[in-house]
Amino acid sequence: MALSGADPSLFERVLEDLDPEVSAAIDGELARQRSTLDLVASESVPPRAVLEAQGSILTAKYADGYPGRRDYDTCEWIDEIECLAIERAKALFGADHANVQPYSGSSANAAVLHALCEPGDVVLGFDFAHGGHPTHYAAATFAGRNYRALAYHVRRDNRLVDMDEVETLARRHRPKVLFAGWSCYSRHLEFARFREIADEVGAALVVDMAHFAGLVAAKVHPDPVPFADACTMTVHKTLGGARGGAILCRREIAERVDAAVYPGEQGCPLPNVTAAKAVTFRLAGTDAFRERMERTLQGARTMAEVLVEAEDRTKAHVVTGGTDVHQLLVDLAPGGREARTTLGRLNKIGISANAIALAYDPRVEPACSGLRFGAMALACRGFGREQFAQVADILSDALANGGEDPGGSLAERVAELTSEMPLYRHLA
Ligand code: DSN
Repeated sequence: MALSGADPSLFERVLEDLDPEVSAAIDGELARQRSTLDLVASESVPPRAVLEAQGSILTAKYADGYPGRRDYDTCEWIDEIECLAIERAKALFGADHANVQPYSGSSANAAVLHALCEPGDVVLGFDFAHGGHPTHYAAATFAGRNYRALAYHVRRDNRLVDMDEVETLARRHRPKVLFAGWSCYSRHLEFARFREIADEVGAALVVDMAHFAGLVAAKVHPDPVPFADACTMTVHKTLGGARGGAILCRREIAERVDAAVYPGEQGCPLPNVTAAKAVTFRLAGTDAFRERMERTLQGARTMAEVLVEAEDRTKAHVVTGGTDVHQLLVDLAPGGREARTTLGRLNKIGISANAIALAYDPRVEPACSGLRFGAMALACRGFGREQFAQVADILSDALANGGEDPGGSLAERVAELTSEMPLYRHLA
């Protein structure tokens, strides 16, 4: 269909033809994803249906507000889509209320703080270098700028969250919000204890489950929803779908949370992304999704077991000796290796992951000693125990060599694995 009064070719030509440079870059990224063992713990593989919804014509529509109360008319289809996303999120997690508009996990955290705190109030979160997320407390983020933000840590002896410190800091500073949740941590949190502490000091408990929302949805991880006043999440990590955030909360604070998202922190929602979130929540209720989450956990455990077994050879220590979730942390300090340099070498073999500062890291940023490996993206690709064991063997051989691949044989093994388990078969 030609658009009258406009150059029709502008609206009808395919990307490759209209903008070859962007098109080539997308093709390049597809080729990179296909040929890489993606161990970035926050990445997954969005299904075709999610990509379709997120890339749909819905992107054209303005729809500031909420279903039934928008600042724009003609939003009947957008309302239908947002209601589907909300109802599916509520049903999936057993929550009173869901807001599906946050642009990201960080926006979701900003909105929850906006809803529950006044500027200058105390917020208590988990230190970034110890595994937390900066938007819970760090000076460089809205949390640190707008609130009096404090951090708790992991214990030096067992690298688990120091719940006694959480209790002591909470009693001393009486936060308005107590954050539980992490980006770089591999064990379950004690949600019941967090709740007790929050109750004792009159804080709201916010669980940032950005990383483990998919595990919670599949019921393979302790459920924070009954304990939390609000849960924030991303929809694209273990939930494996649309790029963006969401908030679940108790009905008593629903109005405050909605007002904090819009108009408090954001403008128009992204209806195309809302549609993709609705699709994601639907998929996350299926048996196939649960099977994938179980395989993800098994994959992370398998990699941890192989790497623990190889510690004498690699001089790389699996933090806490294993994992309960989709990721594991590896400490290179015993072998004196720097993580960013090592990761650069792993990249050359065809492995992507994250270099991270660890708790009590002997190195000073930007140097660091930690590597984070996640199983999610490869589980989406179909990897099972056998393939994860092979991935961990490749990692062990590389780490024993400081990340190097002297003979090129590790890169060959990566190439074999990635071509055995192809990605996005429907794309050219
Ligand atoms: N939390 C980051 C990660 O875990 O990769 C993204 O915000």
